[in-house]
Amino acid sequence: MCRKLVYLASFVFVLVLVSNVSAGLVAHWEFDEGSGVATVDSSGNGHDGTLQGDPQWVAGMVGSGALSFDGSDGLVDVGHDESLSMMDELTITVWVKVSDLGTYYFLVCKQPSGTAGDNYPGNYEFRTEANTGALQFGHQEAEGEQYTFYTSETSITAGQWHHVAVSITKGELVEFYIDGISAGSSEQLTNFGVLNDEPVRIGGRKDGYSFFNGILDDVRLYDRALSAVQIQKLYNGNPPMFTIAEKPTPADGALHSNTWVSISWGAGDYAVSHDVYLGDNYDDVNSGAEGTFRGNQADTFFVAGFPGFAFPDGLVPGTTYYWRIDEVNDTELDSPWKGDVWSFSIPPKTAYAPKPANGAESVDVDVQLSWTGGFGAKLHTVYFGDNFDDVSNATGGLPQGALTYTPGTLKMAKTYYWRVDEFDVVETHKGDVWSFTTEGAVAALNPANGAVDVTQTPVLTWAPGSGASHEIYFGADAASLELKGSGNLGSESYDPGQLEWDTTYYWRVDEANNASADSPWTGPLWSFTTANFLTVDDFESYNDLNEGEPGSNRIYLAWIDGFDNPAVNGSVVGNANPPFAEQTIVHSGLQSMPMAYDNAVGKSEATLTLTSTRDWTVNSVNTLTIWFRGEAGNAAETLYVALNDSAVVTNDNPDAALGTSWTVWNIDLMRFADQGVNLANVNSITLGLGNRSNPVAGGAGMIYFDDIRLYPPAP
Ligand SMILES: [Ca+2]
Ligand SMILES: [Ca+2]
Repeated sequence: MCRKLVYLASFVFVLVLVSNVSAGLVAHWEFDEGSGVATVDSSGNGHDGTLQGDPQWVAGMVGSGALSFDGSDGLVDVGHDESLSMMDELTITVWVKVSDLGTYYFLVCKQPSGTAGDNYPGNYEFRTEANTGALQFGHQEAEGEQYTFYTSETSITAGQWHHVAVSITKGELVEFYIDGISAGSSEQLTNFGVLNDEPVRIGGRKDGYSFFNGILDDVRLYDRALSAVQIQKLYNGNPPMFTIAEKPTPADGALHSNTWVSISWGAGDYAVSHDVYLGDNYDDVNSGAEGTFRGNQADTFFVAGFPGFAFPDGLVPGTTYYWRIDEVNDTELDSPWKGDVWSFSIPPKTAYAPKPANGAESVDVDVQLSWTGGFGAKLHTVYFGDNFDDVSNATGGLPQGALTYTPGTLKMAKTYYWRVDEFDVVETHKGDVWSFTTEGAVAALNPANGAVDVTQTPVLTWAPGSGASHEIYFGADAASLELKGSGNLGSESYDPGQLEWDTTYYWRVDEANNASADSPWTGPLWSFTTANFLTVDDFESYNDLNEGEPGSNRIYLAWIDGFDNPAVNGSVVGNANPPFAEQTIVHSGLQSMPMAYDNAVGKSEATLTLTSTRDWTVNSVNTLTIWFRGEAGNAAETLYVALNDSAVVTNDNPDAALGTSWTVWNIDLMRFADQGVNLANVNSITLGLGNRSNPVAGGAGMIYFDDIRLYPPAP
């Protein structure tokens, strides 16, 4: 008894649904009346039309009849109803046979008087284009917005029946179809929506411009965007069926910032109930694997992530969930109708969606970094640098509330790393290390543009631009630079050889790329001026690259200290952590050499073996100058310099190491020559504190050296 009642109830419900077959069909004019001035809307929605002018009843393409128009005055006025003002989706389909292609023919419009460009918000017109026979859809979204026409790629021909259609989803493509196949599509430039109370007219416009000339039949309006398959079925005489669930909420692929969710959907037209599948594995949900089926229900929503519901412990941040709704109607043979697999994702607790994107290139040097905060994050700690390991291992940064970070103007053509740790009040979630590379071009060059006191034997380097190759121009006359050579991407250096002293040179790098019509690109003019002295060491060339990496040049590997020999040498060159060269206390340029000394073992010194600048007789140089400064609290120890590990000269001031401002020490080279040094071929230079020949236990401190130079006699 009970079962029978349930069956009866279902049966009544199904009858109601089936009477409303194809819920998307808003109006349908079959033009089979054969006489009179009225044509019925067979969708059952009551949008009956009235013939104006003198359309003629003729034999139809579909069914018994159709309407013929003579191009002078006829149209069908359907009137206005709110249900004809589609706001999200629209499909218009028409069987059409035009007599000629001499002008525009308006198949279906909902448009006030006026022409394109006038201000008639919300109107549309579906027409054929003059001369070409292409399909066109014209639309103006709102007052003041552009009236935009979208045009099909293929066309109809005069004198033949064609099935034509336009299908639109707000914000997506405008898609055209001719005879059941795609006729091309266009990106939507305006925001779709039909918002006026004008009548829908078939075969003509309100202003009487260009009445239709030919035959129209079987005109349909849908408030849904028909798919290509559905249009093809319609062309073949099978009205589309909307059997599967649609319009998922959250939208397919959406981020959902909560640990619970209420998913909902639009039911298929024939659905009596719904099978719900939900899980965190696409394949499992797609196949309906065990554990993903959540039950059959009448409601079109489903809650998960609460105790007593699916996923009672809550949805997990950083997880993507998949779901599927199968529409069920046991009276239909092909039920259930399997739905698409949709997904939504719960954001991770870590920071994500970095801007610039991880791995981005050609990033502006003044970039502002931003990201999306992790799920529940309240504070963010940013680590930034040009070394992956340093950024990856960094700790103890200052948290901030903002989701942006401005690192200041960066170097060009350089890779930077950054990491954002998210704090959600309970714990800190360490972020991934992201990277980006700044735009390549002109600034990352050496010598810097306008630099002075440049060595007379520089190697010019620059950052690659957008070209595949480059041409180098160089000379002392800015007005007539000589082409010195060319190179491919990856060889961004040029050695001009021995240059004059105290002379300004100019250079330029033109980028070339045969694939580009506007190649080559002339580079900017750069200049530098050579020094009027020789540089022994200005400490600018040292970097922090790992030993063994190309270009690695750590200061403590060039200046050998007592680190490995502490029993006889109390010095340690370089800072304990990068940057190893001193970058705050400098005499000139960007770097100097820090040296800690501890004369408990009697002396502290560091030695540089000379590879270049070994001839200390060039241009009659006769003075070695060394800049140095100490720190407050230093122990007084005698400063000395030695050449070739043998000839020693000491500073006259026994308190030299106590000074806390930069001081220059000038030494006559003859003092070394007198001790047997061949000034034309110097092997090494040693800087130290203490008594080199008779070490005596002493104190400790820190001293800095910079700008070791050789000067000619003053003119
Ligand atoms: Ca017909
Ligand atoms: Ca320096």
